[in-house]
Amino acid sequence: MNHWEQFLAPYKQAVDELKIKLKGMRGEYELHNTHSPIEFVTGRVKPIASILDKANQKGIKLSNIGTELQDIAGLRMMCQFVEDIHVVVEKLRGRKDFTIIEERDYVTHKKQSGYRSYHVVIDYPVQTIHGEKNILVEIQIRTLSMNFWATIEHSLNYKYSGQIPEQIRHRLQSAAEAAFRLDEEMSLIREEIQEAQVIFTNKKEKDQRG
Ligand code: 0O2
Repeated sequence: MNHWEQFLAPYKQAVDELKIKLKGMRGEYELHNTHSPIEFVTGRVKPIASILDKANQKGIKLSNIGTELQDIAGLRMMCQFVEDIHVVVEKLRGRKDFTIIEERDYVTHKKQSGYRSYHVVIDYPVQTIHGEKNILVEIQIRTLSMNFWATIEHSLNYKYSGQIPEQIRHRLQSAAEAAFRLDEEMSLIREEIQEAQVIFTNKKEKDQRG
């Protein structure tokens, strides 16, 4: 096993474990037949090239990346409504299997680019054959519409190596506004939507039982 594989192994372990745990939260809501504030969960370990790029950009020494790069292990929790983001954050605050060390609220305070999301950085203990190892994990919680925008913007940033042309940047900012308004509109009819979804799920289950 090379050095990188050894270094990243606990991060991979943390992502795998947390994916199961956070998806499990969604499963619990389903069991209780109530609206789940979690739509879906994804996770990844940052690719080595991106770790090196980010460390370089931020002037972080390679020996310090474990303590200074907070998103080598990353999870995303997607929600239907902005209100769900706060429910999810409260649930994370209440958990005993990790400690929250930082929260960044880009939902209320969007980034200059138009990016919106709620970031929670946790200290997560991984059990290894050499004992317990605590690692940092960044959990990003966002609505489906914030996720759509961020995914598109991320690809454009990649395409233009971070130098998105002015005209496209403007378009992205108005798309961010539109995504914000979509979230607002959906929130206004949230109860109606949630009721419809419960009825629809119950009907589907009944049909499947025959
Ligand atoms: P990837 O490929 O998703 O891993 P900084 O990176 O300096 O802006 P910092 O302090 O590292 O900020 O933490 P921050 O901003 O809380 O979290 C950084 C991560 O948030 C990014 O990781 C993205 O995942 C996401 N993010 C932050 N700002 C933007 C943005 O303007 N657009 C998009 N699409 N995503 C954003 P990486 O390493 O940049 O990318």
